[in-house]
Amino acid sequence: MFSKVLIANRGEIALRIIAACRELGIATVAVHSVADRDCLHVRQADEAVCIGGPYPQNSYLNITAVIAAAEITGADAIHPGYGFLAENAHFAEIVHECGLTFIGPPPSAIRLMGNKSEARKKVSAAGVPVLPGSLEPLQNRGEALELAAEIGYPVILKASAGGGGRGMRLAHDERELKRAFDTARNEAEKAFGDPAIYLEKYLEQPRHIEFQILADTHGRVIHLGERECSIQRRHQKLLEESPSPALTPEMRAEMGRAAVAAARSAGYLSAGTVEFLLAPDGTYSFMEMNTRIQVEHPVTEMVTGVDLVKEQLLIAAGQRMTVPKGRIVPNGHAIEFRINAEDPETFAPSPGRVSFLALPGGPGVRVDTHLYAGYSIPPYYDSLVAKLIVHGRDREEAIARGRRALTSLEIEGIRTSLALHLRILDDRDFREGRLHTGFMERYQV
Ligand code: MV4
Repeated sequence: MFSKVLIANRGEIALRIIAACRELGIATVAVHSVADRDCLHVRQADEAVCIGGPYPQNSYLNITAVIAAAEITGADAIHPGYGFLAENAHFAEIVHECGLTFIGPPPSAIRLMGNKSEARKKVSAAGVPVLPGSLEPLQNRGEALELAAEIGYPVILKASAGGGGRGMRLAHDERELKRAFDTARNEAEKAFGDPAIYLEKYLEQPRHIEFQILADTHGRVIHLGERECSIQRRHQKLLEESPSPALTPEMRAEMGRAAVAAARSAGYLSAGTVEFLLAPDGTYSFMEMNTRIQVEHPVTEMVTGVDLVKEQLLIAAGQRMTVPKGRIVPNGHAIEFRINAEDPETFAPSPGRVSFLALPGGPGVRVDTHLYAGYSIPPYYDSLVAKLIVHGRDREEAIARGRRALTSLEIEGIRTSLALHLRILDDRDFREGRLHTGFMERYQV
């Protein structure tokens, strides 16, 4: 096992990784920006290194500075968390070239899944269902029009180098597709430095359902069930739950097998997530694979009892994952509420000083946060400040616990998204599990 792990991240996920390391007896190194001197991850890690200025480009995204911090402190592995360098194949390669271990998948798997059209082709060849569309990037407008005529409108153009909702264009007819083709290519070139785009049949009102994967170097690849992530706003997830109210055990087993096949086809290792779109008629299609530990991983931990970050550490050290063999049946129901420091009206970030903080606890409640009373949230980073995760014997109990915990969570001094969650919990469609990716449109300002 590693003696010392450097955590190339900040906020709640840095604390989460420190916690897993500590349980395994591994020493930790925090890196931080000038703006993050007073952060909890800096205080809680065994050592801390300041690696640069407040803007991510100068610190958490500065590969040279991160590697230097690992070399100076004698760390033997780097955990990237999520965001920042987590899905940067080049960074993962450099980590290995410097004789360190990257706690995550092989660079080749990151690179493959980072190219959304390559990923689509690869998993499709492995027998995983994909939506009708192109298996290669589109060469020209004519090719797009021909394909769309064949599969029918509406269609969606996606940037190969995009993902997570960035660089997509919808077209309902030929006229729209002609325009969208040029716009999409230009935008892809500008945003990602790669003009490659591909086309898919556009699915109306799908659910976003993603499967948690673990894969170790001993050839074991398993899934730990799904998370329903349909409650999103501008491609930012607000609330996630497991299991999905839409899946039967049979659908879970089938989609889980497909997710495992997708991961295997990529030569995957570590924790990862296979995203699917689930159509109202019950058919599912591969969307993307995320090659990192995700923000919403705790809902899976709550219903499976598996410590995903601990498993990442074991797997990266070449050990077998410690998940018992056999089918994993979700135990009860978990919901995660993402608490953002943002204006509840405009959703604009609302950094500032936390003057008072009271956190809920009790049965079935988990809070992952880096907040403390007196902490000043800097304006340079993501506005996620806390994750409230609740667990119950069933969905109804989880919802009741969620409401109870949300009402006893007090954060003063900044504006947050807390009240929005209480509204969602009271929504009739939500309570009945009738979810789709357009759900939040009714709450738009
Ligand atoms: C789609 C789609 C419908 N049809 N692809 C958005 C995120 C990116 N990963 C892909 N996305 C979508 N792809 C086809 N062929 C609808 C979306 C989509 C969406 C997906 C998941 C969660 C929220 C969403 C919100 C709008 C659109």
